[in-house]
Amino acid sequence: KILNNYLTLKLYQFHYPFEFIVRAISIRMSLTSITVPTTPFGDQKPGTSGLRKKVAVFMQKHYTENFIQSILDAQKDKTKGCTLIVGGDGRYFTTQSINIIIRIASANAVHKLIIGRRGLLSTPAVSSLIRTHKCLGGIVLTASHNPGGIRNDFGIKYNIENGGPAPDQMTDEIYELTGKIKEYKITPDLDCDFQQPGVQQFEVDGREFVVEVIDPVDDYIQLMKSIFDFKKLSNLLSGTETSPPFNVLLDSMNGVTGVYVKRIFLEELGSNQDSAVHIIPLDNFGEIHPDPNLTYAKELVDKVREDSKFDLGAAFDGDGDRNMIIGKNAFFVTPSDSLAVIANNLDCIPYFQTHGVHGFARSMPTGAAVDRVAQKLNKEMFEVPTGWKYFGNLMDAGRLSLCGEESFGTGSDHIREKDGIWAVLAWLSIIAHKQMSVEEILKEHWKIYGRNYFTRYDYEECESEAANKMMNHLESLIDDKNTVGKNFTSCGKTYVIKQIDNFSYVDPIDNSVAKNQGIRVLFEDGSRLIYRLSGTGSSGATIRVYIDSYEKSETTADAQAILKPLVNIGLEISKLKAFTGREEPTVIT
Ligand code: G16
Repeated sequence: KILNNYLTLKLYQFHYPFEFIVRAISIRMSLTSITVPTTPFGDQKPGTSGLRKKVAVFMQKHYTENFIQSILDAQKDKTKGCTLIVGGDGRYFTTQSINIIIRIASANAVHKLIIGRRGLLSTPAVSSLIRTHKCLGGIVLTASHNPGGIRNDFGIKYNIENGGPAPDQMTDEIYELTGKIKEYKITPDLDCDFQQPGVQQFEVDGREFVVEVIDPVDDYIQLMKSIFDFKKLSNLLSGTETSPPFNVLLDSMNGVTGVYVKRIFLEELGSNQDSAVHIIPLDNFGEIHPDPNLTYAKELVDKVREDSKFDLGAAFDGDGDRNMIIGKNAFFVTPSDSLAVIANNLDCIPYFQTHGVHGFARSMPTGAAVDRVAQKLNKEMFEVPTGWKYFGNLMDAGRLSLCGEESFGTGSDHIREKDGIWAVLAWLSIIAHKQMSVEEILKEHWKIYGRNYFTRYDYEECESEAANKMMNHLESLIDDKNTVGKNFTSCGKTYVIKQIDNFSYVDPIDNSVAKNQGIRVLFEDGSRLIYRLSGTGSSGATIRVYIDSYEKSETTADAQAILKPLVNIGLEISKLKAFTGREEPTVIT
């Protein structure tokens, strides 16, 4: 024990010379776990990406404990002696839930937890750490873009050993276990501080249990440096003798990306100090709804529109996997276009020069702009259901390099999550290489490929029953033999239904099947209307209507004006207003 403590101290001294005095002494306490009887809660079914509920729900006695025990039980014998990453966006209930995870993990023979300082780790950073440390997986504490604070949402998600969100089979199994749980194991007297980096050792039931608290950015910044040309990006952002600085405005919305933006953009790349806002992670996000879109990131949009000094604006969600990009004067880049532009310019990013470019993919509702790039570059193209978990197998099989979703997610095979900071660095790499503005890059792209106009209408917090009735009505149209061939006219434009179905997907790698992934109405001119219910909300139902239309020659018209006829037809087909009583969407992106 003395030797062990001495070596730990030395190692710690080496990594954290200034803090070692406080934290270096490894604590070896002998502790005993207990088994606590419990009963199932019926509502622990993970949604699109983990279990998301109001904080008050997670605070119920045994609620969080049951879910964590079920996650560990789903790993079967692999839990014994394993290492897990733990961290999240720092929202309210993070500290309490990490304490629960530490105590339950230690009692279930987990060997080690690697935890972000103060519980902070972005979702992409968790994915990277799982891969770097070859862990069994990670527990991500976030409800992503949902509001935080005691009255709002919390979430718990499990990521598997490839770094990606647990696939359907595993989340189904976790859910099944939550339905029959009778007890959980816990070490009630284990107190562990995770406010500062350091290694702490405990003895639980005679086994060694280790908690290593790490800086949340160190591993991630190394990864970014291995992907991008930081020298080139620094020249762009801080300017050179011959070119002025390229001014960005980054809005972390008081989510976890603040700590990454500070280190990467302000400290490493030399951006102006006023180029980042809301960079202090707060447990209620300072009352900001951390969803990077035109509605909730309005403050950023207004600032970039009003101040012509800004060349690019970007916003991130609470856990840092989503991003929104706007150019000078708040020129909006749809996530579907963002994906297509990055796909078309991967040669500007060193990572792809060395790793090569395999296929591309998008989620089904995402605008099909990237498909045209794939066709031109002769790359494989995949259309998967909504959810990042569906990209993982393709990446692991070496068939997918870049993917994205309309829900403001973009990423590559550097990890198995979408990655907001990565997306901004990718855009800056393209700008540095092409020496063009965001708007010029988009217009050039549309000139080559034509333009997929895309918009999404969200009707948040509808009555669940009304939303289900609307979906059932749409489902009934699939069986109605009069649907195909039917004409709809609005604002002088006529569309003819070519096909209607409920999207299902067979994973080409493991042949697993995902059914009922959204109603698709496909028109003869290639336009699409898609309807699905959100899988990330915590109360009521959110109806999403996705509208995608391709124009070969038109390149500059306003997307909302171009898509208005299809929107009207979408409302007519679904009878959305009649079912829900909603006149207007809550969010348009
Ligand atoms: C999650 C998933 C995304 C998915 C999104 C869809 O995003 O990670 O892959 O596109 O949900 O959300 P919904 O089901 O509400 O349409 P996040 O950022 O919330 O983790």
